Amino acid sequence: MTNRIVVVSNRVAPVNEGRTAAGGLAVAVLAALRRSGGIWFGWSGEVVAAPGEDVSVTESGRLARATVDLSERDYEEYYNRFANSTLWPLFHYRVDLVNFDRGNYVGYRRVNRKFARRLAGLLQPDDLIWVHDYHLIPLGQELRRLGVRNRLGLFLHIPLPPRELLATLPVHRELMRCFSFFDLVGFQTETDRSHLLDYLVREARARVEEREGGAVVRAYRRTFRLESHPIGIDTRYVERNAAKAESSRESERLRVSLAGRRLIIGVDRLDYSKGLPQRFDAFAHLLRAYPRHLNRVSLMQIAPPSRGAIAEYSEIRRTLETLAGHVNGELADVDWVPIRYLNKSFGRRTLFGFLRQAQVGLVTPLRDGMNLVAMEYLASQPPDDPGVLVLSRFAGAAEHLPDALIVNPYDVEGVAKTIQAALAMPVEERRERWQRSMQVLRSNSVEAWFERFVSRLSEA
Ligand code: GDG
Repeated sequence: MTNRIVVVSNRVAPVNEGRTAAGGLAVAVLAALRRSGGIWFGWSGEVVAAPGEDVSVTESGRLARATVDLSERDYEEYYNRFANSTLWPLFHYRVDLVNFDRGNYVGYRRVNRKFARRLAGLLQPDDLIWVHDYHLIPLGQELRRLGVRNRLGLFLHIPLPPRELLATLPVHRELMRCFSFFDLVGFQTETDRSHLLDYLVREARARVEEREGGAVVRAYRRTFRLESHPIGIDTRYVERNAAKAESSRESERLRVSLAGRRLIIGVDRLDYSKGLPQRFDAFAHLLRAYPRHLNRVSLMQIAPPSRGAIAEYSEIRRTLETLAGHVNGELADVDWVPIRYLNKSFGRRTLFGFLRQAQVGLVTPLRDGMNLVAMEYLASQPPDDPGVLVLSRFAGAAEHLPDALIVNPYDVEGVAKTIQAALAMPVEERRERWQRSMQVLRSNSVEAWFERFVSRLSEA
């Protein structure tokens, strides 16, 4: 008999959402939970004046969606402040942007405790509990405090920085100890895993035994495993839908508007970790250094706003508006705008159709756990005439996709040169690189990732 799986994440995707709207991860989690039976537990997305003690449970077949509301204060201290203004910048190596305040840390711990109390009431003894991401690092400890003895796993979707950066966090000792309450901790890359190992060895005198598949760590009087389990995408779904979207109305509008010009595309949540100012600079540099591209190539950057309540996010938005305005003011022509900057989101299929039309996919984050857009760009390409992925070495995806053109996003001239190389690459080389990259994506779909983590957790 397979165990029931309980997935815990900050937000829970609506169960009835169609494949078009839901992201790849949500679809994979829902499909797997439907198969094994299970619960998806987390925040409803609602902020209310006085949240009750209740968990709202909606069942659909063998799957239950269990959610709790947050108070205004919880939302601010846990979500906006400690998770997204302290941990997010710190874990993306942006110590300069970290806002630390003990009160927010207390709020973060309080919400984790609330989550634990409410979740504990839903658990059965054999459930496998899989917690996701930086919002919920203390959840393992809180569940153990309540006497929960189930297998507990954590997957960190974002990077984990080196020890010396972690040590800048005033509560690093308490926070890092939280990892030890899980049986299995998963990372996107070997680099992230090695950073936690180094921290634990140097700061907590951990004993480490490297075994096949990962490390067994003894620290804080506990034994737990650290493994790297890179996430994937639903490759077949993206391939199929990108091909279908070729004839959609939106794709046609884009094609007509380009009038034979070439397209470079970027798709990112509007976030300072994604390297967008440097990307705009690199594109402007390309146009100045290789003027033959003037009125021949456009960059379309899709950047739906996110976390608007946080000052750094409104600031990056303003920076980009100014920058796009400058570049376009300087270089545009009566019938051509170099940067098409879109602050809005599109349906997934429409997006895949856009990715398919671009000769270059520009994925240049300053730091990224994995970056699914890099993979979606590849899977959207027409096999006989695929485009080229230009990928930051600081995205986790670079560890798995050596056939992309790997760049340093801080090197504006270097990125411009690499875009030039991508635009000039002969079709044979493009096909070879694309085929090798697709083999990687096909052998590690998001379903395979899910199954692998769950199976490692059940053995942990
Ligand atoms: C975190 C980690 C890690 C984007 N714009 C639209 C849209 N998207 C979709 C993309 C992609 C997803 O959102 C973004 O995923 P990323 O991986 O690129 O980045 P994060 O949101 O920062 O995700 C990251 C990931 O978790 C998974 O572990 O890879 O490193 O930071 O699927 O296509 N979707 C729609 N409209 C848009 O305008 N529908």
